[in-house]
Order: sequence, then structure tokens, then C-alpha cells
Amino acid sequence: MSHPFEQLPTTPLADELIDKAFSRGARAGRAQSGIDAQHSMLQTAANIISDNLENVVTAWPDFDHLHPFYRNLADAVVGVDELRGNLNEVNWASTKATDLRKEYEARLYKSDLETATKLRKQAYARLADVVEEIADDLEALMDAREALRVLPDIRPDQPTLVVAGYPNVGKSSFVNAVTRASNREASYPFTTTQVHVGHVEYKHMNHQLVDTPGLLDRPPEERNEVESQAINALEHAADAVLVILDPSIDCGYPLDMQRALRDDIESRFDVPVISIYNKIDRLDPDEREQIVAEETERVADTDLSFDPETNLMSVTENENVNAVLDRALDAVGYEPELPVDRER
Ligand SMILES: Nc1nc2c(ncn2[C@@H]2O[C@H](COP(=O)(O)OP(=O)(O)O)[C@@H](O)[C@H]2O)c(=O)[nH]1
Ligand SMILES: [Mg+2]
Repeated sequence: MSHPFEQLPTTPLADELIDKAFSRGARAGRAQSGIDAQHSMLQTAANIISDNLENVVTAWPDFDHLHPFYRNLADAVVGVDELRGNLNEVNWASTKATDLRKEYEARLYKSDLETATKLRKQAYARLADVVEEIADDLEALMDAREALRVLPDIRPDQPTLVVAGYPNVGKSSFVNAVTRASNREASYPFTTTQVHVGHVEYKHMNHQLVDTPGLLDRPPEERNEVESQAINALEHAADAVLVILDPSIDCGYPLDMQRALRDDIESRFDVPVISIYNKIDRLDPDEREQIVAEETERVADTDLSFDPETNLMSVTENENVNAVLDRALDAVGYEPELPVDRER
């Protein structure tokens, strides 16, 4: 399994493609003589160009049919409109190379050898111009490929729990404690931190836990445009969000700031958002009780609940960790699709 950008082939650059086309053309020409040789050179070079460019275009997934998670992410990383523009240009060049071949083929056989040779050279010059004209597009596509193929391996169609919260509250500790070793860690090209995707089996289904350093770990006003777009993408993947708070404030952020982040996530995501207070080993019983009282009051008029057994934990003391996980995966609420159409 791989994400839709993982298998993109390398993009040839303009100069490489021109070199390749003309050297193959020269080889094809040497196998023939007279006007046939000129024709072979033209045909080979033009076909190499149009085929290679067509392959670039068809290798890219169709953005209209891409899962919104990947489309948003691609938009955040490289810009989908720009990409579409680049691909249109490359497609134009591919067609143009074929048109030039046809135009000159017709003229070659009506000429003497000397004129045919001139025409073939003229055709080569025009083919080279066409490829040069899209040099920037090819370069942009190569850069886009490099940026997109290293995206974290998140499957938007799998049940997904997103883990959020300020730095140092214990997100990674939690994900590491409850998941088996991740297949792979990767960075979003625009963050310096590693995105950690862990996997856990629940009700016979693989569930993903996505730790999001650099994204859902600070107030919205501190996010740049690209990060906001990446969060849009995450909204399409998340089935529930676990916000981890650190009431011991060892993490260095006051609790009201942590709660403000939680409130923002709650208003933004359409899926259940569960508040978990970690590091309760650092609290005395009074402090625990105060948190339970405050949170119980907060959820009083909602259909959320707050239960010390499933909303307070200590990862390091292994207190309630599995109960928290079960509760969160329950909120993910994934039911395998039944082959029954309920509309009928
Ligand atoms: N006392 C205590 N420390 C914890 C607990 N969970 C995590 N930590 C510590 O908090 C620090 C930050 O944890 P980390 O998982 O890296 O936080 P992240 O930045 O949210 O991923 C580490 O030193 C952890 O050992 C806990 O339940 N109790
Ligand atoms: Mg971490």
C-alpha cells in the first residue's frame, strides 16, 4: 500500500529530454539512409518527447477524484492549481511534438534529400523550443514530486484518531505506549518535526493514531497558511480527536491556554473531541478533584461525558492508559460498512 504520490516516477528535465530524444534520433537515423534516415530521426525524436511528456501527465493522480485529505494536503504542500497548470502545459507540449512530427513528415517526402535534411533540422529546432518552453513546468513537477512522496503515510479511509495538544503534554508517550511500532515516520515538508503514525487493532480493525507535532499543538493565530491547509486535510481524515492536556503544567503552558486550544479544535472539527488530562501522577487528590469538577460542569449540557477512569491518565505510571485508548477508539465509532442499502 502506498499513498497516491508515493509512486510518482521521476520527471525528466527539459535538457535531459532533448538530449535523449536527439541521441535516440541519431541512432535511428544511422540505421537507414537517404530521406528514410531523416524521417526516422524526426519520428524517433518526436515520439520520445511526446511519449515521455504524456507519461509525466498520466502518472499524476486525477485531483478531482483524489480523496479530499490528499487533495488538501497537496494543496498545502505544493498548490493544486499550480500543479494543474504545469500538467496542462506539459500535455500541450506532448501534443505539439506529435503535431510537429506529422507536419514535417508530410513535407519530408515531397522534398529532395538536401531539403529534407534542412526540414528535419528545422523540426528538431522547433521540438527543442517546445520542450524548452515547458522547462519551468517540468522543474516544478519534479519539485512537487519530491515534496509529496515523503508525506506521512496516513490512510484517510482507515479509522483514524488524531492526537493533539501542546508540546510536551505526553502525546508521543501516549501513542508509543499504545501502538505497535510505526511503519514509518515522516515529516510534512513544511514542519521540522516528525509526524508519528501508530497502528492499533481494535474490534478486529486496524486503527491509525496520528500524532501531529507542528500542527495541532498551538493556537490558531500562530499557524501559517500552509499549516492551516494541512489541518483542513486532517479534518478529512480524523474520525475523533484526542486532546491531551497537562494539568501539572510541566509542559510549560498554562492550563487555560491548553484549554483554549482544545476549545478551538472542538469548534473546528466535526468529530468527537475528547479531553484527556495526562500526568495525573503529578497532582494531589485535591487537584484531581478540581479538574473532574470543572470538566464535569463543562460537559453538563452536552452529550459529552467526563469520567476520572477514562479522562485522567498517567502514561508514565501506566494509569488508565488503556481505558483512555478504548474510550477514544470507541468514539472513532468505526463500523464496517454493511452491504445493505438502507435507502431502499
Ligand atoms: N510525570 C509524567 N510525565 C510524563 C507523562 N507522560 C509523559 N511525560 C513526560 O513528558 C515529557 C513530554 O512527553 P512527550 O510524549 O514527548 O510529549 P509530546 O511533546 O506531547 O509528544 C516527557 O519527558 C515524558 O516522559 C506522565 O504521565 N507523567
Ligand atoms: Mg511528541
